[in-house]
Amino acid sequence: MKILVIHGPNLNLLGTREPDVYGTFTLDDISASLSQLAVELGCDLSMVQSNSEGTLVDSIQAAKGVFHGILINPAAYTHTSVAIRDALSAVALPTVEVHLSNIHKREEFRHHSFVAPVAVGQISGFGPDSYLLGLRALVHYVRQQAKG
Ligand code: CA2
Repeated sequence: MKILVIHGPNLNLLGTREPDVYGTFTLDDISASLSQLAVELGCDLSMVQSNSEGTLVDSIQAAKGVFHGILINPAAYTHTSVAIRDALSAVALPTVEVHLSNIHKREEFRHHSFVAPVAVGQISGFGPDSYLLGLRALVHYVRQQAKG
């Protein structure tokens, strides 16, 4: 099983700024934990991070026929991007949305997600564990779907 992990804008800054909100771990730390879990779960991961909405849309479009599912933290585009939502809807791959922080406990503009209605589910507020929980949930979901 092949899973595409997508990190949205500014997540490349993790560990360098705003440690009070986002912690001290880096994106490389998250990738390393995910890779370790992928071995346990028996799946292959590809990871992409971009600050550009168009690049994220291109990556989602290119995932069709290559990946079995998408794990995505759309970051700020969560709250703004109809383009990312439309791309996810178009490829129709099972998608799990994750967030480090609990977006529902933060400013009101972060409460709405354009992605959530086209995702299988959303995991928010567990720091880097959101990604690990999200990967477990996604792999389990894809395997269940395959069983019919
Ligand atoms: O909690 C999350 O994972 C978010 O997706 C993170 C986004 C934010 O816009 C969403 O509302 C919730 C922001 C990612 C920016 O990450 C930074 C990391 C270090 C320093 C500055 C920003």
